[in-house]
Amino acid sequence: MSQERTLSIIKPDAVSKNVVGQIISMFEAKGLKVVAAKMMQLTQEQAEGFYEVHKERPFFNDLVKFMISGPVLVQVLEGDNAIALNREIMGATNPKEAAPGTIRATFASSIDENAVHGSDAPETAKNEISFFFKDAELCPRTR
Ligand code: IDP
Ligand code: MG
Repeated sequence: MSQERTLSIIKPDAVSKNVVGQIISMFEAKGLKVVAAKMMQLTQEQAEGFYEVHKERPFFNDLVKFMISGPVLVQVLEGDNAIALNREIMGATNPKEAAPGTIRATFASSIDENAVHGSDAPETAKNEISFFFKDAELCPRTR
């Protein structure tokens, strides 16, 4: 297995439920390490840019509105196989289909408001990390 970094966002619904710490604990319990984190209120332009890949989808406008409805916690997680592991800990996009014990099964109320984002592949992880963080903001774990 290879050490990877992935972008994680705790979305406005989960921040508003005040479960940021519980969600980070679920990542830590499976061995992922936070190497960068910041709370942000996204602008419309940032949300549209981040989700540009979905701009032709019928839910795009609602998704952008949701993502700017309150602050988010943007993080970079590091670990063995971090990209797939993060997706596994998150659970399926639709919380109704998410496996028990996953973040989405535990905290998400609908497919529109599903608690977390996670990169889906090495190339998207690289692009999504640099969308939010400068290299100097990533803090390698030295101990
Ligand atoms: P992912 O977040 O599990 O990677 P994507 O297919 O990349 O899922 O979709 C991005 C986000 O867009 C989802 O997390 C969800 O918030 C929203 N979304 C996806 N599909 C739907 C849908 O069918 N209806 C409403 N919102 C959706
Ligand atoms: Mg996705």
